[in-house]
Amino acid sequence: MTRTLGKPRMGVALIGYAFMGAAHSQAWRTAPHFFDLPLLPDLTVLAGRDAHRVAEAAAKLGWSSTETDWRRVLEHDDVDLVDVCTPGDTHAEIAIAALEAGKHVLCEKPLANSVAQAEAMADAAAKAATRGIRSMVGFTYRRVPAIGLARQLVAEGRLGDIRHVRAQYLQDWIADPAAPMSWRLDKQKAGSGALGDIGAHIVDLTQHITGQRLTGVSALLETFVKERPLPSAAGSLSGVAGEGTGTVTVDDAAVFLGRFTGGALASFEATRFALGRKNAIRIEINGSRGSLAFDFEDMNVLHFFDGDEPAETAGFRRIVVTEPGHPYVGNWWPAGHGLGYEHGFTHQVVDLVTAIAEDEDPAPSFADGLQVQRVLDAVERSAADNSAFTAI
Ligand code: SOE
Repeated sequence: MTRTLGKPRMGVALIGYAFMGAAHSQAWRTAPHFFDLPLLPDLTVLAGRDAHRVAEAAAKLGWSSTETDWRRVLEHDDVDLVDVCTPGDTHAEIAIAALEAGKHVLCEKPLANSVAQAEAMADAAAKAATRGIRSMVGFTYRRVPAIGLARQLVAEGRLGDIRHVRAQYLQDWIADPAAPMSWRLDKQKAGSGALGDIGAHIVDLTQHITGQRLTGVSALLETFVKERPLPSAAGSLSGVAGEGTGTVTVDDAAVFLGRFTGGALASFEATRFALGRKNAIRIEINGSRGSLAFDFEDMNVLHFFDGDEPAETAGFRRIVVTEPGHPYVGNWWPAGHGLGYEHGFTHQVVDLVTAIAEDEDPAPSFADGLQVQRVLDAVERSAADNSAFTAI
């Protein structure tokens, strides 16, 4: 780390520059302007395979230099942290090599494409931590203020014993059978479909809010559209291109039941076919003393029912989570002005940089990412086991 203008600087390298790369770039750029970070992130290197495209992306997203081979990034002495925003099939190789090279790592979710890869990553992270090298998996929605408040309410006992957890992650971007193939529909690259891409978020979120873990699942997976047109090669960042059609090798939708460590019964639904729902993360939790409900499509609001109130006047309270006392909010706008999708990424940078400076392990750790991977794997095994589906 070099020291300039009073504060030590932390060189950051980003691998990948599509949707997630852009979201992470804005977070690295923005965080020090709104939060008093102990280390100042330097957007040092952006890596991507195509020299022309990566140069264009670096200019647009604010990176000082580029590399076309991620391995070269690890040779940069001025890079302290590697941020992995590639498809899942490369997470393990890049993250493990970076940790072994002494770089802190932020890795997009889901942590890997298999439990074996996630185990290797968690092992590498544990070894690196003994040398002060930190790692974090990017479950950014934990950093939405309303989710932070939900977790706080549960931790304070305001919900009592948790009885039900109901979670949905609903999108519709491939509901049209004419929507083209992309790497997200290719098992080799993505590991799984709606399950790992968005189901992983609701597994993490519900465990984070309740402070409990899933103990088992019973699942159904479905691929509704099995062949899709290939996008044209020109301008395709999707990693698949050509003439004709390609085969979808992942799930379009996942539905599963589960049980939490505290005994709560849970239901989960992750789909890219919920026409009209764009990024609806809906979570409802019912406890012995209260309930809460959240929908990301109204992300600055948390609904809370306090069961201790007199029945005559009790009702779901719509809490607008924009008060300075709410998690992260005080660093932004005056009450009522609201935050958006990108703020979760900015808060992720704040928490990661703070943990690194304080020599602490950030959360969610690679071990947490591995545990979510085990849940995804259990869902796939349950769905494959048709005997668990009781015919009528
Ligand atoms: C695509 O479905 C996606 O970008 C996910 O990969 C992200 O994790 C989620 O934030 C939004 O949807």
